[in-house]
Amino acid sequence: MRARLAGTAAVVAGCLLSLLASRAIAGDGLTYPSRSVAAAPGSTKTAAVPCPKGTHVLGGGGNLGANYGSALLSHSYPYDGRDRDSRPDDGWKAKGSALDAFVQISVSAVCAPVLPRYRRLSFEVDPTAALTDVEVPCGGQLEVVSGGSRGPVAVRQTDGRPLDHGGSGDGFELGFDNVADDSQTVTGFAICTAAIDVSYAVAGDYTVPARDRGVGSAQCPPAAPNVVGGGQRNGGAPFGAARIVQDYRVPFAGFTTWWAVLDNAAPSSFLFTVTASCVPDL
Ligand SMILES: [Ca+2]
Ligand SMILES: [Ca+2]
Repeated sequence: MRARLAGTAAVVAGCLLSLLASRAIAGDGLTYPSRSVAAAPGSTKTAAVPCPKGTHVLGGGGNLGANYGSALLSHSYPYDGRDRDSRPDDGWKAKGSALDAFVQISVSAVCAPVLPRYRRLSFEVDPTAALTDVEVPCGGQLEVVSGGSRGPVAVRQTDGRPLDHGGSGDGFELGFDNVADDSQTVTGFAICTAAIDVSYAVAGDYTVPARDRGVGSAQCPPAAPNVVGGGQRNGGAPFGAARIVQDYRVPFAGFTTWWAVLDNAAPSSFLFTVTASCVPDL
C-alpha cells in the first residue's frame, strides 16, 4: 500500500516536472496566436487575432494565400479590445483584398507579458500619389520593435520596417500608395520598448521580377532567436506596382524568420530588403 502511494506520488511529481519542462522549453515567454478568414473574389476582409490574457501585442503581420496578382494586403496593425488598460495592446489585425480569386487571409500576432509603448501618427496621402519614407518615431531612447498601418484599401501600405537609429531616435518607417482620386488619411503605428534588448537582422536585396512575385526573409541569430516584428522596404517600385502579399512571422513556435512576399504589377523589376526585430529569451 505504501509502495503504491509512493508510486502515485512519483507519477504526479513526474507530470509536474514535465509541465515545468515544457514551459521551460518555450522559454521565450512569447506566444504567437493566429487566425484566418476567407475572402470571396472582389471582397476585402480584416482578420483579427487577440493576444492571450495577461499579455500585450508586440508585433504581427498578415499572409494571403493567393497566386500572383490575386490578392493585396493593404494594412496590418495593433488593435485594442474593450478592456480599460493600455491601448492598442490586445491583438493584431490584417486587412486583405481578394482580387479575382478566393483568398485565405491569415493574421498572426506576437504577444508577451511585457507592456511596450504604442506610438501613432496620422498621414495625409495626396490623390493618386505615393508617400514614402515617413516615420512614426518611438521617442527618446526607446527601441523600435515593430509597427504597421491602418487605413482605407485605397491607401495601400507598400513599405514598413523597423528603423534602428542606434541608441536613440528609432521609429517605424512606412510608405503608401493612394490609388484614390481624393486625399486620404492613414494611421501609422510604432511599437517601442526600453524593457527588452532588441537587435535587427536585415537581409536582401531580393528581386521582384516584372509582373511577378518576389520572396524574401530575414533570420534572427541564435543569440536572439525570437522574432517580435519586422517588415520590408522596397526601392524603385513605380507608383501602384508594389503589392504586399505576405509580411509576417510564421505563427508556430521555433520559427526565427520574418517573411515578406511582394507582387509587382509593373513591367520592370524592383528590389527589396527584409528586416526582422530579434530578442533573446524573455
Ligand atoms: Ca487594451
Ligand atoms: Ca535602437
